[in-house]
Amino acid sequence: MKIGILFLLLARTCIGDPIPPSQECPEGWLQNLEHCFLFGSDGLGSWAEAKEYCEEKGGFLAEIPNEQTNTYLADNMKTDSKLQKKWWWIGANDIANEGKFTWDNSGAILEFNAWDTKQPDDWQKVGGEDCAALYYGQKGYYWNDMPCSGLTETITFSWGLWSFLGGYPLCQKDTTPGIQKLFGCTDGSNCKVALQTHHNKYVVAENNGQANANRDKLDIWEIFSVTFIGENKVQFKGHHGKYLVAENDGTVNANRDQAGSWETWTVETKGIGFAFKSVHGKYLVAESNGKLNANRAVAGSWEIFKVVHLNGETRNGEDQHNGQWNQHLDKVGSLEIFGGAH
Ligand SMILES: [Ca+2]
Ligand SMILES: [Ca+2]
Repeated sequence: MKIGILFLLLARTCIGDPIPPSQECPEGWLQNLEHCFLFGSDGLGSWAEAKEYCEEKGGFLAEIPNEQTNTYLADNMKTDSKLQKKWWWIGANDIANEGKFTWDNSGAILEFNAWDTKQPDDWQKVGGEDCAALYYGQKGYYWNDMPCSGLTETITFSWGLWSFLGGYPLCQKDTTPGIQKLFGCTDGSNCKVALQTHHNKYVVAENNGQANANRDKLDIWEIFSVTFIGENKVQFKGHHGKYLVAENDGTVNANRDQAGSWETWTVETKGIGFAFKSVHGKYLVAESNGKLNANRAVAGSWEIFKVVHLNGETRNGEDQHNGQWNQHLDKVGSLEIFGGAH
């Protein structure tokens, strides 16, 4: 019998729950670590137009914080002739404070730059220059400050004609860490967590199929295997292999063999923790009397849970009492508590 139980436990652990794809950039964007870049297709324009273009795409004008990112962009321009001999607006500008370049989106002062020699020069012959752009041409790759408006008139110099019609947008957006990462779980791992309530109790999946929020101690019945659905949805499977379900009447049970929409919770990060919204549009709540419901319209403090991630091995121990095998949590590698803030 003991072997049978062990086999069941192992089987449950080994049959992997589906793992969502890692956080990827939208189609058409280049991916560099957690950053996505888009060399915009829209034509020459002002820095402000480029900024608007990026914002319409859900991003911002690119920020280049270090050599690694800069090299990545330069390498892309080097290998793609379509990106060459064009000015690409980035977020760096000194519009607000001449000579003090900051990044438009973050507001941060430039800690890294790749200015061409003698740049930025705020060239007065073209009315000053406050907006940074990238260029890849005959002498390679560099940054320069350029007239933000573009469309400068053609100016005749002793060495020839000069004009600047504007730049193209180089946009950025960053992938958000998936819920999986926020829970402390890594790709491919069997993610096990406990939910700690506002009242410092743990959510428990009872053997009889009920779910409560009244346990002081973290043990085997308070541990759930998490299945991640897409970017922000989870399902919780209790120790007994039953899923946590939000019933239509606002109660919560832990008695479903299969997970469908009622067993799927949308995760919202809430500063110090996470809120879990049911398919019925109600939040999971840990009541002060130890009950667990899913009947709140708004997520306040009682609707916020901390996720306790169990790192490393968790072994299921077994003791025999009165002829029955009782399982208990033998060992937890380490515990880490995750809140929503990151
Ligand atoms: Ca300037
Ligand atoms: Ca310049």
